[in-house]
Order: sequence, then C-alpha cells, then structure tokens
Amino acid sequence: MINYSQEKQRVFLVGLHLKSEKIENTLDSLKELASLAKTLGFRVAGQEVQSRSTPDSKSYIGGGKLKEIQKIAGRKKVDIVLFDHELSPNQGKFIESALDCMVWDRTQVILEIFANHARTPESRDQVELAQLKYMLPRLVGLWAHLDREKGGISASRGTGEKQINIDRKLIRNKITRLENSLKKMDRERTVQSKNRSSCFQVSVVGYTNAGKTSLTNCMTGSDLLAQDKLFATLESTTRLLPTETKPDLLVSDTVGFIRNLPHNLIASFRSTLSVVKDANLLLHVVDASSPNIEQHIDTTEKVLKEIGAEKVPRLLVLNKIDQVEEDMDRMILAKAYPGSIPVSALDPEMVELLTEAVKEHFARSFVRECIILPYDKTELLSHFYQLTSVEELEYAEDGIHITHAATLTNKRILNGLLKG
Ligand SMILES: Nc1nc2c(ncn2[C@@H]2O[C@H](COP(=O)(O)OP(=O)(O)O)[C@@H](O)[C@H]2O)c(=O)[nH]1
Ligand SMILES: [Mg+2]
Repeated sequence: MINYSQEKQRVFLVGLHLKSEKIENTLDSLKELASLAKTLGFRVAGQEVQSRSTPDSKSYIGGGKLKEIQKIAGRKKVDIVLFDHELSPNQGKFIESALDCMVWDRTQVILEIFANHARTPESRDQVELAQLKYMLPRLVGLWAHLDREKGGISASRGTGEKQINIDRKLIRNKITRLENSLKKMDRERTVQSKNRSSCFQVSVVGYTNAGKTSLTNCMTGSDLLAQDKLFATLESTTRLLPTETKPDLLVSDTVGFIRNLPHNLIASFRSTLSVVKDANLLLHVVDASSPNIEQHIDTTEKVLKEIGAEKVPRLLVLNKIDQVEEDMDRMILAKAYPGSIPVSALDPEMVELLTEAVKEHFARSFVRECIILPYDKTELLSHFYQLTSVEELEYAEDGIHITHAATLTNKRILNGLLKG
C-alpha cells in the first residue's frame, strides 16, 4: 500500500454548503477535514465552498465550480482534492477525470487514518473490511484503460471488464475471510466479557479528541496513549477502577466519533463497540471548550443509537473545563447541560470528583441485607467478598450472619450459589 502520509501531499479541500443548512456547519466540517488531512501528514493548500440547494448528481458541486477548482488545483500544484462528503462511485469517477488529479472523499480520508492507526490484528481486520467494502463498487474505471488500449482489436475487447470481475471476486472472498475471522475474535471476546459480568462496566464515549483516553488514564492510573490527534485510539481498552465496594468497576476507553463517520466503519467496529452497548454506564465526554459542543453531542448520540446503545444510562462529562476560563461561561454550560459534571483531565482532584459521581451512580443500585450462611456452606464466603461489599460478619449458632450490600445481578448470582 502507498504510504501517502510520508509523501507530504499537497491537498485542496472542497465543501458543499446546502442552502437549507447553516453555513457555520459546512465551515466547521471543513475545518475538521483540514485536521484530518494534517493527521495524515498532508499539507493543506487551500479550500473552496460551493453553495447549492442540492448536490449535483454528476459533479456534486456543479460543472462551473469544478472547472474553477481544476484551474486553482493546477496553479497550486495540488496532488489530491479532498471532498468533505461521501461521493458516489460515479461522482468520484466523473470528478477525478474532470479535475485530472486524484480525488478523495471524506470517507476515504477517515478510512486512511484508521488504517494508519490500527494496532491490533482485530482493528486492522476491521479497517481492511471497511476499506474493501468501500472499494468494491468503485472498481469500475480502474481497468478501463485496458479496454481503451485494445479497443481496436475486437478479440481483446472486454479485457478490462474481465479484470474487474476477477478483482471483484478476489475482494468478495477477502471480505468473507475477514468477516469470519472477526466473528471468531468476537466470540472470544464474548467469553471474556462473560467472565466480567459480575463487575460494573463503564464505557467512556464521545467525540474524537474530547479527552476520553486522558480521563480513563487519570481515573484508573493507567498510561494509555493520549494525543492531540484525531483517532489516536481505535481499540477498546479496559482498566480496573479500584473501589472500596464490590463489585469492581471496569472502565473501557473506546474509539472516538466524528460527524459523517462512514457507515461501513461503524459496522466493522460494531464488535469493538460492544463494550459500549453492554455497559452499565456511559461516560459521555465532550470538549467543553469547543465552540461545536452541541454538534459533538448530537453526533455521539447518533452513533450511540446506531450501535444500539441509546438506552444505556449516561453521565455527561464536560471535559477541558480548564480551557473555559470565564466563570460566566462555566455557569452557562452548567445551566445548558443540567446534571453534567465539569472536569479537567489535567486536574486529578476534579477527576476524583468524577470517580465519586460514578461510584455514587452505582451505589444507588446496591441493596443492603443480612443473609445467614449455614456452616455447611462456608466455602461460599469468598464469593460474598468477591460479589458484595461485606459490612459485618457475626458467627451465630445458626450460621454466619453476613450483612452486605450488593447489586441485584450479584444477588441473583449469590442466590443461585446458595441454592445449588
Ligand atoms: N487542557 C486540557 N487538555 C486536555 C484535557 N483532556 C485532554 N486534553 C488534551 O486533549 C488531547 C486529546 O486527548 P485524548 O485523551 O487523546 O482524547 P480522546 O481522543 O478523546 O481520547 C490531548 O492532547 C490531551 O492532552 C483537559 O481536561 N484539558
Ligand atoms: Mg483516545
């Protein structure tokens, strides 16, 4: 595979402003595309925005604007033109031949970043699967030159078409292989997560670069990679949050979201994101200092819905509050997002308050009770310590009186053990 990142490609950004939408959204999204491009090591040579009521079915931005961009791209010696939208295969082909230079859409940019950042065999397979699904309908045109070259010789006509069919078959086979291998890894994870089902699972979710990894690190005393970079984390990592009560709390750091996250990518990452769907609590982290806070929250909520996690209880965490300097601004935020928790991942005392809030959330689901453990079942005593917070033990005539607090799930597990 070509490593575009090292070539310091010069890129030019193109956005379409739909007249029914706010221009700020288009500009914010373009700004984000610029950061995505920089994450890939590209140099941004400029940008253009076209306003239309609907995208053009052939050229997306309209033929006139396309000509204009072709001239600018030539003048600025642009290597790749990046469109801030997902282009259909036909649009991509048409625009590329009109501009006479390489054209990428937003999906391709995001896929490339994911490919560069994937570290585990699972995430590499997930990204490759999404890339192949993206490529499959776009093969047409790739081999068209074969037909053009041999166009005059009737016996060879269709060579390109044949090549496309061979490629399609190869890609489909590879897709099946990847899907099977991912299913296998998913089954192994299910076994692992069953082992953890007696614990509380907290998943940290939110927009990319909101500070999810930094917060997870500070809460659990870990040293996961946190960077001022989009999509530094692709894998879900689970860490133990030490508490005085049982069950233990597990905190999972996950991949961040972004607007227009390619659908194929979400589908591929569904198994990694199962820690989100199966969590007992979501910490939805937002960058409180971002002017686009509202849009970031909406995007995250949309993706949560797409992966079936909309019903999981959540706490909204307003991170990077150290960057919100004015008291007035902090007050406005507190009022706009009631129940949210302001925090700075750089301030351990504030993070401690967040940890307390998480524990408090779970404390509400604890039930206190006293159980008599007969002396012929004392081997179960260790399970009480594992699954509940044991508050008092009294060795009486009829057995051990254990006063403890437990969640309903763990009570059910204990009752099963006591009956068995
Ligand atoms: N000022 C400030 N910077 C933060 C805070 N939390 C994270 N960051 C920085 O924001 C960038 C992204 O953080 P990271 O944890 O990787 O974000 P993630 O993509 O959500 O996991 C890093 O450069 C962090 O150092 C915070 O509370 N305050
Ligand atoms: Mg991260």
